[in-house]
Amino acid sequence: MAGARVLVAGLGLSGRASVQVLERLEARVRTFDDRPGAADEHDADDFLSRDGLAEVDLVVTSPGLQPRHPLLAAAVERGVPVWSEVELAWRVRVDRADGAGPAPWLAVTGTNGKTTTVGMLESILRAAGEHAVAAGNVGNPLVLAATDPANDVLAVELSSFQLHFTSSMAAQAAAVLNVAADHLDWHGSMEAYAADKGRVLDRVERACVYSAADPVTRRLVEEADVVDGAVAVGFTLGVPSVGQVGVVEDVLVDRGFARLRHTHAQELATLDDLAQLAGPDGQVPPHVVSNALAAAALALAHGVAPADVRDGLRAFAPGAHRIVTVAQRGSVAWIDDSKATNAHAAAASLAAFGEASVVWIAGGLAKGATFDELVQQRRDRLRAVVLIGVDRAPLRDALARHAPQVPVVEVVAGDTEPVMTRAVQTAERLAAQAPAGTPVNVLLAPACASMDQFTSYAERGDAFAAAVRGLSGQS
Ligand code: UMA
Repeated sequence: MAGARVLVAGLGLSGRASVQVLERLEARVRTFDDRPGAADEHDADDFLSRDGLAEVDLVVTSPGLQPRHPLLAAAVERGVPVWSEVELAWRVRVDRADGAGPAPWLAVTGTNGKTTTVGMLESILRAAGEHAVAAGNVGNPLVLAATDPANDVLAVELSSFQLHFTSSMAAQAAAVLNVAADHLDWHGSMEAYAADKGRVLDRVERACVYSAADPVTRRLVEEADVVDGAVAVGFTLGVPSVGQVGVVEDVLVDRGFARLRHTHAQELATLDDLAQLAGPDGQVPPHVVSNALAAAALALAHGVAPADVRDGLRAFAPGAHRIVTVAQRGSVAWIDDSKATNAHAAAASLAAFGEASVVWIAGGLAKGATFDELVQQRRDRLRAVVLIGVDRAPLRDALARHAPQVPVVEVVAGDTEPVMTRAVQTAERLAAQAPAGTPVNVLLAPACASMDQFTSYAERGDAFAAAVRGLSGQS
């Protein structure tokens, strides 16, 4: 990379990490971001009309830029290579500290369940004594993880966006969990979306993991161009046949990798080992069991012992809905802390953010609580408040008493629009009122229980994340 003229497109998490690594490698880095107010080149037409690509050897792009973005389309047309941050990470990955060559990648894609699966995988690998990190779409830029010699193995979450401009990655093992319609605006069609997901399987060395219940994932495995000897392993919630991992009564078992798989199923873990992930009904939801099976399959392909699968699944702590950044759009971060179901948790959550930086989505079932202390303690963090839920009066009154200068907008569900969609749209409008470039955190930390409008805090958090994904992102 030394001396290469590289244009990094998009200056979010991936872009900034790419710049950091490229500068370390002594590339000549320029940046591009067309968010209004961005400090760098901010108009593709302007950049292109000045023939900006003439002096570029390589474009490293962020997942947020669609392939038909004028800059990328022009680069492709002109024959300038376009790499995703994932491709860059693969190409510049470093040897492990012990000199054993680069850390292998165990990759996960799919429409749903990716983050849980890589979290489980990371936990299993750590139970096996490896220095493993979850990286990629989970929020930890891959280019940083891949250039850290301390890492023995990477549990890589990849979105279809990240896979689009990825062409040489060769995972040790990879899984496609499921494929449902999503991101069709970005990809243009369901076929293009599935094809980009399928790229995760190309050049796989040891195992391609698919869902036995999802024919699209199976087809992607059949079509993948893998290294000779790589196996296909399905995961199923039923009793597995040879070549699958699955469930027998309440036991997760392996018939994909075990030496005696033609005659025996090898025990990996029981549903009790996933008890911490049980829903309100005490049952471990089926999609969680599927995620655990996929994580186990990838870990087994890597060479982890069954007992470590069990220990890792047992130790896995769900991180979802606990101050998780679900999106960063320009200077606005969208943060799910749906787990903040009382005033204490919300106070801790608000404390994590800068002065006047928070558009706070709050409210729900107050369970008889009052919020005066919370608002007094944390009013300096608030830029605006969006109130949802049945018990809005105690919050509204506390805000009026202790933070009268903070705008408060109350939101109810529409005939066809769920309350969270409206809350998120309102928050987007309020966030857009901040001066350009000012960091704003839209924080779902409701200080209340969720059950007035949702089945659980998890469902509320998921609704928040889905509504954020549904935003046009224009403001
Ligand atoms: N930008 C432009 N022009 C555009 C679009 C974006 O200039 O047309 C600029 C924006 O102004 C901004 C930057 O690009 O400055 C944002 O880049 P980005 O949207 O690519 O986001 P990053 O901050 O780099 O974060 C990305 C992933 N974001 C997306 O895929 C949209 C993060 O996944 C990921 O955690 C991070 O890299 C680290 O790998 C988020 C996500 O929403 C969580 N993923 C989607 C999902 O899970 O459904 C795919």
